[in-house]
Amino acid sequence: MHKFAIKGKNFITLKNKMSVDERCNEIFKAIDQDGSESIDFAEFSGYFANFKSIVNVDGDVASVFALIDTNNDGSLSKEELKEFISSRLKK
Ligand SMILES: [Ca+2]
Repeated sequence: MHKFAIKGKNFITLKNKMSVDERCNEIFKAIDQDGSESIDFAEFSGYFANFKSIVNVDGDVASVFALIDTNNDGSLSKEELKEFISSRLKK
């Protein structure tokens, strides 16, 4: 298995010792490439495979995006992502 063989500078890597809060911040920072403090669908799409490898979630990119975007404004805030991730991080 070479699931984690991709090494980009923005590739999400998480250390076991990180708290959920820290891990959420790391994931958010990696996906929010332009630093706008919100994640749009294009940014999310680019990281979906990586995201799925970290977070325990099924479904396609559009349905997962909609699931996280609880206020339906078309972008993911750090709070939305954190709320979603904190309950689903793989142990
Ligand atoms: Ca939103």
